[in-house]
Amino acid sequence: MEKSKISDPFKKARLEKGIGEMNDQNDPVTMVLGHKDVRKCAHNWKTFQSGGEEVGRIVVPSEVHIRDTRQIPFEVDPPEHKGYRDIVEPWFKRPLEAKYQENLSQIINNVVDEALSKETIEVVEEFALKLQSRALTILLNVPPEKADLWISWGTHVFRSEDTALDSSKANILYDYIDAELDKAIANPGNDLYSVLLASENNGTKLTKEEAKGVMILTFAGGRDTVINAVTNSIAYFAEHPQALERLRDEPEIMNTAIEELIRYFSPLTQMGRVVTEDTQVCEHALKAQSRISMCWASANRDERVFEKANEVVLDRKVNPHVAFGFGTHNCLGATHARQIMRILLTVLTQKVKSMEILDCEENIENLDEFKRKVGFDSIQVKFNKL
Ligand code: HEM
Ligand code: EMZ
Repeated sequence: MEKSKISDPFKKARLEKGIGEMNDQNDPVTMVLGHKDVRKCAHNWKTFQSGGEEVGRIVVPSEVHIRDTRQIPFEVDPPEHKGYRDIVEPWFKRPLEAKYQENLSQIINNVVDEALSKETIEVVEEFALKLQSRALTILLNVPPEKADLWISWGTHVFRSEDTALDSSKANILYDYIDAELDKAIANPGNDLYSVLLASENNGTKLTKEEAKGVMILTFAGGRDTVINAVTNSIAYFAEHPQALERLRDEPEIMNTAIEELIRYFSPLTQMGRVVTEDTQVCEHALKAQSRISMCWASANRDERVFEKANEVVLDRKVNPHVAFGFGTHNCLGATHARQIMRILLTVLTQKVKSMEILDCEENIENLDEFKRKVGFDSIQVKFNKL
């Protein structure tokens, strides 16, 4: 069995019923599995809302017990959503700038050089987590040494190894962000904290609580997603050296290859919404106040949309994947994530001849009737120089 393989546990349910059901802390979720239905639900923010009273409920597993701060713009619906989104959008497009990419490239070259200099390396903690945290200093425009503390928090800011949700761990992040915002209030700079505190929504300054909501989302949303994308890429190219070879020979397929890997990995399996009125999906009745989720990972393997859906086709021509979401809340961090992938793959083609997986522990999400591999808890790899 290939270690880099990510299978599709949703196929049968997707084709037979279009939905799946899972219990999550006694707050069940109807999982929408088909590509067309997922897009329809994501589009229909009136019936399937992200805002609403219970902060944290749209996340699966639900974060209602570990979080009171609303994540912005993630847990806000139109029309208010746009006001916030307009504030943050230009900042999150900075990864398109040459200087930003140069800085990212330096970080990525360093972690790859380190991997090549060691006999073997544990890629999740020693490679992907470092890469993700250091890259985040560029996104926030803060000094690089800030990453050291973030690295010490481990791969997910809300979860630890033995508990799905860990409120003491979450509090470390909230207290940290509070303190950083206080510093930015006392002494504004040109980092994301200060930019948020100085910005206005319809003529009113963002409050500290609102800025905190954006910052929590930036730390949490871009963490295990990026770590899984990076780790899964290493595993994939370790087992498919000819794919790395192909990227070396045909750099023009780089962007298509990245979209395809993101589709195949689908680092965020699903995201929920709260149903605002009695309705139905796939002829399945939904009650007002219940929860659905849009299963991006299942939609991305929908055989009605993707030919050879379970294969990585590096030059896939048409690729309407929903790994970064769809519509209103599509991923704000996608520009940053894509640049990380592009630079990582480029540096691999420049410096790495081959990689060998020596040992690994898979990270399997338990979604009741479905078990989905999303990445690795650990993976020991030997990098060989070109
Ligand atoms: C939204 C996936 C990286 C920040 C989303 C959504 C998905 C997603 C599926 C839609 C959620 C919904 O509709 O409710 C991913 C994947 C990533 C990634 C697969 C990496 C490969 C990042 C990064 C950041 C980030 C690096 C920032 C540091 C956000 C934000 C939103 C979002 C702020 C909410 C946007 C809004 O509500 O308007 N992401 N994400 N993401 N993501 Fe990402
Ligand atoms: C939330 C979410 C954002 C949530 C777009 O996704 O990512 C999850 O990893 C976090 O736990 O709080 O930020």
